[in-house]
Amino acid sequence: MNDKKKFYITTPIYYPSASPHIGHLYTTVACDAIARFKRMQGCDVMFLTGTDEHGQKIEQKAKEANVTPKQYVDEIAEKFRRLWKYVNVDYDRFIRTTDDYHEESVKKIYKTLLDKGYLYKSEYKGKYCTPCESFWTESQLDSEGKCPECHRDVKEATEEAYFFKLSAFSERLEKLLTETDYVQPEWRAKELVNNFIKPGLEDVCVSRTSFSWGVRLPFDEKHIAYVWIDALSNYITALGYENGKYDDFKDFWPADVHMVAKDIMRFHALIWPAMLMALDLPLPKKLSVHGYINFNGIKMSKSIGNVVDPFVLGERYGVDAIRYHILREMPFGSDSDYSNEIMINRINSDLANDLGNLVSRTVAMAVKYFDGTLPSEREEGEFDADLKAMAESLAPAVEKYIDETKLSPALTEIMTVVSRANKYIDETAPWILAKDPAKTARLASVLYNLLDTIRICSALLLPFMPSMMPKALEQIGAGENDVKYENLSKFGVLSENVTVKKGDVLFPRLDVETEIEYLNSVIAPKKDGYKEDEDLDKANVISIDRFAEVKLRTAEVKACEKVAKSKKLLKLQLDDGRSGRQIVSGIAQWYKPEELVGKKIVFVANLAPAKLCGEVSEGMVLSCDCGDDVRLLTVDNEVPNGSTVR
Ligand code: ME8
Repeated sequence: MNDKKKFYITTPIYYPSASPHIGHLYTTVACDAIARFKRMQGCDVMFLTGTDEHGQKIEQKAKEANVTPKQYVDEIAEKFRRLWKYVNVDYDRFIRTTDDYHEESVKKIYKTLLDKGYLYKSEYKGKYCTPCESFWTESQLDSEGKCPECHRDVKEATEEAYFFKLSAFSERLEKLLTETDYVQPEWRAKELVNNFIKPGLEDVCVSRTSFSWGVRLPFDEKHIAYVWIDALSNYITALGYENGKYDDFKDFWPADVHMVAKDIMRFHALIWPAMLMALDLPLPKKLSVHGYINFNGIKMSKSIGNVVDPFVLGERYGVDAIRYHILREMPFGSDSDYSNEIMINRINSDLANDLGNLVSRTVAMAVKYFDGTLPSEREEGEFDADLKAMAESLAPAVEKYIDETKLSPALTEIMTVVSRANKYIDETAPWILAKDPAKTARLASVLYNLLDTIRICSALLLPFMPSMMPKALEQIGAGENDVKYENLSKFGVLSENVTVKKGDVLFPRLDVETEIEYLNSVIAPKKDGYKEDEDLDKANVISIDRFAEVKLRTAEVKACEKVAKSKKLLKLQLDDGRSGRQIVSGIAQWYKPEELVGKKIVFVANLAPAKLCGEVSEGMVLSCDCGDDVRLLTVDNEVPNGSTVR
C-alpha cells in the first residue's frame, strides 16, 4: 500500500481563451511550484488543471468562428496543454468539462441535489452578464447598473430555471469564513462576509434553457447546467467522484489547496462549499486567493492590447526567469504590477547578479585554485557559523511559506541566503587566501561552504525554476543524494572532495535599454487596442458649443463618508471656492472615504441636482476607467479651488 502523505492541489479550470497571458500563468505556475515542492518532500501529489468548456459564450464564439463548439474547445484545450508544457508545468491530471466522465458526474450531482431537496424549479427574472456568464441581482450591479465584475451591459432575463438553495447554508458558510482559515488571506474572507453573507445570501439560479452547449439535466432535459456548478464540480469529478474513470476520490479528497484569483473567489468560497455541504462531502482545506497581475497598473485585456504573451517572454529570457519573476513579484493576496522595466531589473538583480554570479564565481574559483576538485584539508574560520546557520534554517522557513501558499516570501528567504553567500565571498576574500600556501585548508573550507550553500539554495529553488536549477546543481557537482529533501536542512552534505564542472552562464545579464526597447515593440499596449472606442468617438462627435455647456471646475475634498444603505456610494463635501457643495459618487468600491480627503478633483458644476439613496448630489466628480479599476481625475495642488476647467 502507498502510505505516502497525499497532497491535492488545483488551479481553476481555464476558459477557452485564444491568447492565454501571464496573468493566467500565475495561478498554474504557483500551483506547479507548490506541487513540485510537495513531491520533493515525498508526498503523493495530485495536481489538477484543465479547461472550462461549456456555456453560452463559447457557443457564441464557436458560431462566430464558423466551427462547432466542440471543434472550438478542442483547439483551445490543446493551446493550454502546449502552454503548460512550454512553461514546465508538470500537472498530474488535465480535466475538460466536455469529458464524458465529467458530464456523467455533473448529471448525478444535480440529481443528488434535487433528491436532497436543495434544488427547486422557479422562474428566473434578473440581470445576466453574458461575458461573465453570471446572474446578478439588482443590488449587486455597479453604480451604472452594469455587471459588477466586468462593468459591461447586463440584460434582463426571464426564464424557467432551477435554483440552488444557497440561502440554506448562510450560517454554515459564515462560520466557515469567520471561524476557520479556509479563505486565505483572512481579509478576503471578511470581504466576503460583509459583501455577500451579511446583506443576505440569495439562492442561485443553476440552469438555463436559452442555449444548448452544456450538460443537460437528467431529470429535465430542456435545462442546461449552470456553468459554475458544472465547472466547480471538476475538482471532485477529476478524482472519480460519481464516475468510473478514476478511483482517487477516497485518497485525495478533501483538496489541500484550491488556488484562484480574486475575481472567482466568491464562487469558491460560497457556492462551492455550499454544494459540498449539500452533497455531504468534506470541505477543501484551503482556498488561496491571489490578486491580478496588472500591466502598468491596468488589468490585462485583449482589447487594450496589453496582454503579456508568455511565449514571447520565454523565448527571449527563458521560461525559468519568467516563472521566477511572476512568483517573486506577486504579494500574497493582492495585485502585482507587471512592467517591462520591473521584469528586466528583477532578472538582472536576483538571477544574473546574485544567484548566477554566486554559482559562476564559486565554480570558477574551485577550478582555478583546485583544478575543480576540493582537497580534504579544512580550516574553519570567521563568518562560517553565520552562513551555515542561515543555510541550515532555510528549508524549514521555505516549507512554512509553501504551506501558507506564500511564494514570494519563500523566494525572498532563499535569495537572502544567496546574498549572504555573496557577502561571504567578499568577507573571506578567497583570492587573497589563494596567494598564501599556508591558507590552502582555509580556502578549501571557504569554497566548500559556498558550494554547500549553493546546493541548499538551488535545490530549494528547483520547484520554482525546474530547468535551470538542475544545471546549477550539476555545475557544483551535486548528486541525487545531495538534493534529497531531508538533506536540505543539513550542512556539509556535499562530498568532501566534490568536483565542480564549469558550465554555461545560467542567467546572462540583460542590457536594460535594449530589452525595454524590444519589449515595448512587442508587448506594450497597442494603439489599435482602443479601436472600438475610436470608432465610437468618430460616430458621436459633438460641436464645441455643446461641450461648452458643460461647466467643469476644480474642488478639494474636505470630508467624505459612506452613504448609509449603499455599498457603492460615497458622499463628498467639497470646497469649490464658493459656498461649498455635496456630491454623491459611486466610487465606494475603489476608494475608502479617508483616501479622498485632501484630493483636488474635477467636477461637473452645472449638472441638475439629484437624490441618490436619500442624499442630494450637486454635480458629478470625474474619474477614469483603468481596466477594472476606477481612478479619480485629480489636479495639481497649486490649482485654486473653483478654477474653471476648459
Ligand atoms: O474564471 N492575473 O476561468 P478564466 C492573475 N473558468 N490571474 C488572472 C489574471 C491576471 N491578470 N487573469 C486571469 C475562470 N486570471 C473559470 C474558472 S474554476 C471552477 C472556473 C486568473 O480562464 C483568473 O482569475 O477566466 C482565474 O483564477 C484564472 O486565471 C482562470 O480564469
